[in-house]
Amino acid sequence: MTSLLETPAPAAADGLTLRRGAARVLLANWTGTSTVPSRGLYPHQWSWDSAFIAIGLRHLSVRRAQRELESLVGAQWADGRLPHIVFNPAVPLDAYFPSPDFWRSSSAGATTGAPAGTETSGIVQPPVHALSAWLVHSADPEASRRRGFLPRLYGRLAAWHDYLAGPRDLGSGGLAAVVHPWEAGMDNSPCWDGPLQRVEPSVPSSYRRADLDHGQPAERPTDLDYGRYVRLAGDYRDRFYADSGEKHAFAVEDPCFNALLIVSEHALAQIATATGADPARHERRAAQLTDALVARLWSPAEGMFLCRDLVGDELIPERSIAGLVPLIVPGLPRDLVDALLGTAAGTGFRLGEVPMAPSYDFTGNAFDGSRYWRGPAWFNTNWLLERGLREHGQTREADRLRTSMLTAAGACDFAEYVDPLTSQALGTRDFAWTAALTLDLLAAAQSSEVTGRTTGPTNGVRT
Ligand code: 9WN
Repeated sequence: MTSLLETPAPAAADGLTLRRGAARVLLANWTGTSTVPSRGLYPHQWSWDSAFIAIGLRHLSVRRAQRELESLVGAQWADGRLPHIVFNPAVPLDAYFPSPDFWRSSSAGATTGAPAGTETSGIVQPPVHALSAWLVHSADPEASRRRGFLPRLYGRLAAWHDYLAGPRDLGSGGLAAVVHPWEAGMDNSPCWDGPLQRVEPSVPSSYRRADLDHGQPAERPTDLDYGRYVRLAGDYRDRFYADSGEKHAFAVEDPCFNALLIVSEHALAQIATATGADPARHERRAAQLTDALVARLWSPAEGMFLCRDLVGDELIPERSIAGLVPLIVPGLPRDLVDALLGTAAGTGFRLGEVPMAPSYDFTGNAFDGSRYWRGPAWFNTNWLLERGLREHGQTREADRLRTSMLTAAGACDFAEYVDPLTSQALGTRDFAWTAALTLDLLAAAQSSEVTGRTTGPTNGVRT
């Protein structure tokens, strides 16, 4: 495995140290077929983690990055869903909760199309996968063509998007809905506080939280939150993971989730073209999703996107980073881009002033700078903002954010998240997507030094 550490010399010595450190994390977290987010806290394969991880892995080993995505789509359900966790059967059941015997995918999910030979969860996570597949392909198109990487993935990724745009359009407004906070990837965001009020928590004695074996309680979701997560997941399982014809206690349209679907749909158009398929339906869907995103989730009063609660059919008045992520969507109306940039730089998120944007509005009532998705800064959402800034020509701001993310990553042992004011490490360390996205930012920084190419509008899938 030493070959992965034998990398071209970066421009500066500290870049080399950072690259070596990030590579070491990805090597240590590699299981043979995929990468765990963290050896202790998250010992299985997670869906959007793998997509971000492959984006960084492509700079170390394109082959390994391909396998990361292939192993995930190998666990796809027949209805098209990509599960949020693919369980490693070698890991003891009590290492993570909810474990395979909670989800029971191969039995409870059988009628919905869960695979028989692999245990997975039954919920999903944000669709970063087609974007990731395109970026992995672009890292070495020749190697990709030799292995038939894109033709093998294309049909599965298209089925994944069809699932989200079809059965998951629970509001019939043209956007994908999430039916559990874990599906949005931002588990305890204050955006869910209102909708979760309606959910009767499961009794604490019915399960054991394994996360507290590894994490500080003050940096993790509360027991009350967990009780509600368990209730929602158990109820979904008991309805055999069916989406249609069911009344969901929690159903939300999330702007980050849908923005990622749009960018991935643009990537799917690129993948279609590269594999000789017709890109038109993907471009059409990307345009429809963009219109729906603006029509259903834009708040002119807040100058950002909000989540829509489908049970109450109203926008949720909480300002989280999810509402700024649509900056990555190409072709957003210019007045919305200007408003988003203003909100990002304003008192709520202080982009350009603090090292990285917080996960939730600094001035919001629920802000907590150390608790998970209620304030800390995360590397994946800031990586998305960095791309969004570049997409809309904000080169100086994007360069600044990239530099401060690299500084924070090096100083925090590739932490899961950091204090948004001080960048002090929080959560688990040696976290895989922090390492992977560090590698990606480093590679981009080096290539812009060489080519001078730093910005410009694209179709959202700049490599
Ligand atoms: C539940 C793995 C995942 C991330 C999520 C993050 C956290 C899981 C948990 O860890 O969620 O899926 O146990 O808290 O919120 O974004 O994918 O890194």
